[in-house]
Amino acid sequence: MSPPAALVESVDTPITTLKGKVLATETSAVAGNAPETKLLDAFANKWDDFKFAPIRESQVSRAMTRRYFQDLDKYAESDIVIIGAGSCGLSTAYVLAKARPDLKIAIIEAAVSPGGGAWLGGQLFSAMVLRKPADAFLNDLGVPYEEEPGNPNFVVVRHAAMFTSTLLSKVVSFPNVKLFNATAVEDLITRPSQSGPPTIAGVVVNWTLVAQHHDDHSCMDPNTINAPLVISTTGHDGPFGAFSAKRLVSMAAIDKLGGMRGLDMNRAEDSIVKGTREVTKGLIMGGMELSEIDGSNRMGPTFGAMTLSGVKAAEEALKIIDQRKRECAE
Ligand code: AHZ
Repeated sequence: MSPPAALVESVDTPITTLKGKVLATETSAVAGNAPETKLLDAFANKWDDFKFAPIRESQVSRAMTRRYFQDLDKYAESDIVIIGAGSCGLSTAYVLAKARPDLKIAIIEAAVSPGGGAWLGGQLFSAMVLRKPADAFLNDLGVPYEEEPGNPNFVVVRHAAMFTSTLLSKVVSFPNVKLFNATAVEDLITRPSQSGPPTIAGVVVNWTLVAQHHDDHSCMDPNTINAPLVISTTGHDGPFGAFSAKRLVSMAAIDKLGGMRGLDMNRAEDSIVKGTREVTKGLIMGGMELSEIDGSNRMGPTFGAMTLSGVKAAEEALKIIDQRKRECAE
């Protein structure tokens, strides 16, 4: 099933010319219902007369900032926050948003460009390998792939960018998903539980550029997003990776990291998919971040487990989200 086509919320702000004449409302213009729908053929051999429609610079500022601040307001209370827009986080968002269009899903991605390590295969080569049965995810998404001659066990997407751009474009097109990129999760919001470790109740965020400068600039306080369920897919340990896994240790919610083990494709992929779960109340973990908690192997450049860990993370979330929302409301 494809995401719904009508993507624009109703903002009936008039778009005016410099002289103040109302041309259209933003709703009609952005949704593609503008009075005249131009096709590229209309430009052919007419470049001498070509001219863009006039604009005032502040209109650009307002068009961007109004939407962003509306989103900040709307998603300050989210149903689910996904940390990290790599192959696992995006796969999770795709399945979740499709299954439950009523859930408000915020994705927080530290990098400017979402996609994590999924723009290339291994060692910067273009092709992306997915072991079967992860071809089912590609079929659902509509990404073309090739069978490997003489080997029925895996499929190959000709360029990893085909996978990631398709997945990303579908995810950001869902009306119930907002991707906040260039934004880092700096901490987790917690609530005491009756026994055991605290319950996770949201995330603490900041612009990534700010998060990277806490050592040389003082007092740059963060912002917050409340959510009854957080899904962490921040990848294995690195400058930003394994964020929630490491934070769970430092807040004594778990004793220690298992530590990602050496590369073993066969063991790694099964164990990441099967192990995708709620690791502490309110926090589901998936993808390579999980290897740091469970001490499982890495798989290197095969991406089937990232997609199916995303499918399992979404399934785990769907089992508990309504209960967590009720608990949160009480
Ligand atoms: O920028 C990170 C990346 O896009 C983002 N991220 C990490 N920490 C964050 C934070 N706040 C916001 N604190 C954060 N965003 O999370 C994304 C993780 O993507 P990834 O591609 O690194 O992880 P993945 O688990 O989705 O995919 C792993 C792919 C790998 S690694 C590997 C190996 O090393 O063997 N093999 C595979 C298939």
